[in-house]
Amino acid sequence: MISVQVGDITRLEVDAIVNAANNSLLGGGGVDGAIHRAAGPGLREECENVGGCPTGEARATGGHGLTAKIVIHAVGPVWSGGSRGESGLLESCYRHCLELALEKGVRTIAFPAISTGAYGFPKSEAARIALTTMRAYESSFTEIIACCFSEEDAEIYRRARDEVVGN
Ligand code: AR6
Repeated sequence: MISVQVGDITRLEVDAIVNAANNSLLGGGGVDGAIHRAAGPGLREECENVGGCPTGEARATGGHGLTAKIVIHAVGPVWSGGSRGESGLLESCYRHCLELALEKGVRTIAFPAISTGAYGFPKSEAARIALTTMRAYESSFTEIIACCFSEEDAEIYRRARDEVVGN
């Protein structure tokens, strides 16, 4: 099942949450900052040993102080007009997260809207990419949550879901 929810991803009771990280994996603002704050310093220490992550890929760590046992750190593309392969990189990000989650035995997973904050990816297109990729893996999980930070963002996901399902 894929569900669209509004809330703070750090508070969700799921096996794994996805972080919208940067190449260093050493923390930042937005959802990345919230996850590191909620998880505590152990997460940063573990991330230091991972050694970064290329754009379009993901790396897994423990959840430390979070309810979620696993954090999957995904590095989305910075939007620079759409002609630099941003859509393919965003799709690759979601796919890497879901493959990594399967490897780790994750049954329930929550995603933020990767790349749509500081990285400026257009929200509707990002939601279509997220939901299309989630759908391809839907049957392998108990629940995949698209965790939106505002009701407006959730509305964008609901509209995108109608389009994706309609296709
Ligand atoms: N729970 C759920 N969603 C959230 C939360 C939260 N607690 N906080 C923010 N969001 P962004 P990006 C939403 O900027 O665009 C960082 O500095 C937010 O409203 O966090 O991938 C990293 O270190 C937006 O919809 O991630 C990178 O340098 C979404 O999360 C860079 O920002 C993503 O916004 C990554 O930028």
